[in-house]
Amino acid sequence: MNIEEIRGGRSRVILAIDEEEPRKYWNVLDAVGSSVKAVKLGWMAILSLGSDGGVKSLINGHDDKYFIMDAKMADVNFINEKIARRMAGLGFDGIIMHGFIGPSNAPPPSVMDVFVLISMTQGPTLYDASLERAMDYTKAIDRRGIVVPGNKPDIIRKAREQFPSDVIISPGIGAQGGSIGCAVKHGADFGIVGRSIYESSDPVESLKRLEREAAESQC
Ligand code: BMP
Repeated sequence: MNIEEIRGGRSRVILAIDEEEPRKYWNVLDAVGSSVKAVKLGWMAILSLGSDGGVKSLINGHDDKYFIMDAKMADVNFINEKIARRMAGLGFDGIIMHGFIGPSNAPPPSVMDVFVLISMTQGPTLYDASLERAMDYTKAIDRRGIVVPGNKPDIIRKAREQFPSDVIISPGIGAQGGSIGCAVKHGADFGIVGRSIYESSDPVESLKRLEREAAESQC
């Protein structure tokens, strides 16, 4: 799957799943079916499902979707490259790294799409103290896109001004207070949504509502 193709389509939700129980990953993906085009998994998925057996078969079983590994990489370059290669082997299409580690520590973009986190939904963090510097570091990284807080529309707007062609993916929607319509209005390509879908009594209806709000693009 190719993220640029998905960006050209109508779906604006990237489903995040951070569950404890392995079967819940399958259940929510079964429920939403082909309406979800991209999925973000992280360390909870690796811990809950296991890497080679579990995560790999989940990804293989849903080969119509684009999978991002939220590794939040913050190690040195040769380790990050090894991790990215292993994640690509599991079937992931993209990986998230922390922007503060700079271009020399980024994994090579030939391995998979790289998304750079430049600010967080919860904090304050050091990113807030130096957003401009974080953006400068990020510009020097060979990347597909950036991760920008969906519950901080002003930061999305600034990021879109500075990164006109990046794929902007924004967590913090719903459970953390962000509105997907507002995030899209300010320049996000996708809202990353976890609990508001996978903990919902009706994940399909929640997904539809989020897609409607994204299409309306209102604050
Ligand atoms: P939820 O929609 O349940 O709040 O989940 C948000 C997801 O986005 C989680 O997977 C979390 O790791 C991720 N995330 C975040 O919440 N804030 C950030 O700044 C960066 C993230 O990747």
